[in-house]
Amino acid sequence: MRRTWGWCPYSFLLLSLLVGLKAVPLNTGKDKEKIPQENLQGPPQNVDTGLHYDRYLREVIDFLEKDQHFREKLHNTNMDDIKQGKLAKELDFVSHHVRTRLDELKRQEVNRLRMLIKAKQDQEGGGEMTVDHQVLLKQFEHLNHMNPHTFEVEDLDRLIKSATNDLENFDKERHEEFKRYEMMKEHERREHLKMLDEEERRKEEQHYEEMRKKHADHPKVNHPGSQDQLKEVWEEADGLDPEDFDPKTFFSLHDTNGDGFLDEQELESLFTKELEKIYDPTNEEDDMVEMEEERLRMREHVMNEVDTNRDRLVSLQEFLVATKKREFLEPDSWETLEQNQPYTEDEMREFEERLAREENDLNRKAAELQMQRNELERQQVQLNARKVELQQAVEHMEKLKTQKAEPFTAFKGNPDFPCFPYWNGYFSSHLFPVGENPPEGPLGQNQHVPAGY
Ligand SMILES: [Ca+2]
Ligand SMILES: [Ca+2]
Repeated sequence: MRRTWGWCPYSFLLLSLLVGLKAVPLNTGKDKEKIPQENLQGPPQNVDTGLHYDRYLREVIDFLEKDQHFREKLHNTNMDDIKQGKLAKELDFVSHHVRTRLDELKRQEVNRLRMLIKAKQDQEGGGEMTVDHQVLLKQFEHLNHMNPHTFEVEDLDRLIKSATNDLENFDKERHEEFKRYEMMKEHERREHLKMLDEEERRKEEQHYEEMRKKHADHPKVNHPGSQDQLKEVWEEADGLDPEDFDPKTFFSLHDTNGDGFLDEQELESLFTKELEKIYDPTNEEDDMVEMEEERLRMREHVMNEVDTNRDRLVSLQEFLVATKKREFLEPDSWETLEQNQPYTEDEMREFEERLAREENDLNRKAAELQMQRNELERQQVQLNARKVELQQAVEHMEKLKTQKAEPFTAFKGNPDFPCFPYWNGYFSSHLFPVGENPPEGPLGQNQHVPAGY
């Protein structure tokens, strides 16, 4: 993997955009080596922002960092100016070589998005439709789709703004997703209860209450980010003597990538000890999805308290200031997730109404499809019947042709030879639908053998 990030302590791009948001491993690891001091200012490696265009974002910044002019501007531009788009304008001054590489990166990204669109359509069964990729590319805001071949100032501006915006909404979306998960769980429980008789329902409700109480019965959870909480990690996860607790050493120990900051992922892994007090994957009453939501709540809480410059990273300075506060030394108790219902009854009602509407829509569509199917089947039956009639007509024609060649010769020239009502009647009833007259001509009009017989 590449390791070419230049280090710039004021860089919004490196500080804010490259925050690790991946899932956090359960174990903090007792065997972690202490990070040497000289590595504390090293660049972050292999950090994933969690955005779907993470790779493109990282590669663009990677190349821009190689340009001396741009790197200098990055050092000297403050975050607000970067957000306002001032840094993006400096793209006009980067070297031709870097610009060419950025054009290439953009073309690759546009191709990736096109493939994404195609894959999505194949999945939805619309693979044979003609697709206007240009229109569909509009949904991706992190590049300028109107100009798919070159990387311009607007592309960099869009990339910075999209990444900022998407990262800020990341946690919000996770909370919303969790809320929907909880409401669906409750909805399914209520639906299940409706299927039971009174006695079974009573037992089920009783069991549910027991499980709820069992889940809520756990050792005291320390306030996230408090001295008590960190000391417990120090003692139990790091295996160190609580008497030796030292905030600066603690910070170095848990800055696992050695970049001089505690990022969101590093912070979240500090809460594993607390979460294990509440959640055990082998217990029926402990839902591990809820555990991850609790971890997110804890991390957000600590970030709000400690990250004073709001760059989504805790610097050593910020950390040390926080350890002097009253909340660190004498924290309030922490309200765990089960003490906070994630949705209101109104929200639950709305959710269930929406589900019912969606179900009705699906049922209506299914009924329409069934009707269409019945109609197609009816038409198929008619077509089959018509096919059989035509087949019979052809067979009769063949038979008549044979008769024309043999027995009919006996009647040749005999004016008393009876007409062929059979022909006329046969064709009008078999070849022409009811109500339609056969075409004018000897077969339609004459009841007699055509001339020559
Ligand atoms: Ca770090
Ligand atoms: Ca900070």
